[in-house]
Amino acid sequence: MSVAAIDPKHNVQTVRQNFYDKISKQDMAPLWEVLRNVVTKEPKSKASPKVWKYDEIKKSILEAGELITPEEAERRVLVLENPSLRGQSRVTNTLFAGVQLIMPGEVADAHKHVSSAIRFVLDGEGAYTAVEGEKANMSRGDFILTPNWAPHDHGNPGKEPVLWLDVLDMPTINHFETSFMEHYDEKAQNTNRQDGDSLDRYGSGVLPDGQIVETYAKRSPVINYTYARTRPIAERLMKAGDIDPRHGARVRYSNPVNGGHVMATMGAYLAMFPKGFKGEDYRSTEGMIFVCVEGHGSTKVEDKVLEWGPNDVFVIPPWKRYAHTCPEETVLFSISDRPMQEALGIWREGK
Ligand code: 1HN
Repeated sequence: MSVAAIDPKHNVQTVRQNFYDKISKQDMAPLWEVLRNVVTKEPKSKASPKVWKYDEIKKSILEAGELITPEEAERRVLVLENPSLRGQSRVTNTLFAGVQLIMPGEVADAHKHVSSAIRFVLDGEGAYTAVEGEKANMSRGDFILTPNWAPHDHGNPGKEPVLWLDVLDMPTINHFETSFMEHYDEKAQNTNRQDGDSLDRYGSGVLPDGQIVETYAKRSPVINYTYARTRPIAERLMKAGDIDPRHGARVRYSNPVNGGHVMATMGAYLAMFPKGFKGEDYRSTEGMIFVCVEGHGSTKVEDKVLEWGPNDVFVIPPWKRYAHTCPEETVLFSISDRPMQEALGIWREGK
């Protein structure tokens, strides 16, 4: 062996490592050692595709209903944890998903936080969410918005357990380290606007005659987007043959003030698929959370196949190639982080 090979001064690897160790004490590191991992050629999501079966979700959350009250829990929610991101309370890198149960007679106290939520109703009748003074009735297939910093509480004066899917931008808020939360002294907020008030005011082809554009630039003024109103529109598209080869007959829920997404951080869609639909491959940089509302089918994601039926929830991480197949007429609701990506100019799609 030559002297140079054992002399650290002449061994490039050792000399470099000594240098890295030295600068490490000064909280510095060489970019060239990690560059390919931090600036990848393509998105490499750490999340995995996964389907949660509704019968398992329901059985477990009803069991939780016997174990803990909403007073103790604040919110009785089972987190849908992405199997590759366990312990991080997230379904994709940017979004939280969970299933909430409220039993007859229960209330979940008023609070507000920076995280925005979309609550998609899965099961049961008779519960409500009150948002900024409007009490929104919750029926299957509806979703309720609780925008950033909007006071909200839930109650179930009905006779059945009510279950819904909560999707929040909380992991993103925590990424920015901008979380605030406040509780209210009173359990439920005073409701001074009846159910459907915001939809009637803002979602009927007229708008209050005044300066509302700025107020509602980043969130829709409509609190409750009902299935009864939206499903027939998707069906009309489908019957007219207005069917995207990847997404089916799909509508995007919109802010009636500016046509944008319902919120700045999360967007929602409803898609109807005709019997025998075989979708083309698609991928985009948004993380998608789907709920099967009607029918059943399967989604091929890269080399995995997710089989789903009514109320099953499934997740497709960013830039995973997927295609839906529907042996019968099917309806899928979906939520994604696309508005954030569009706002930053980083959203992409491909085949
Ligand atoms: C929350 O406040 C609710 O208000 C539901 O019902 C789920 C998940 C994470 C953080 C806050 C609610 C939540 C949440």
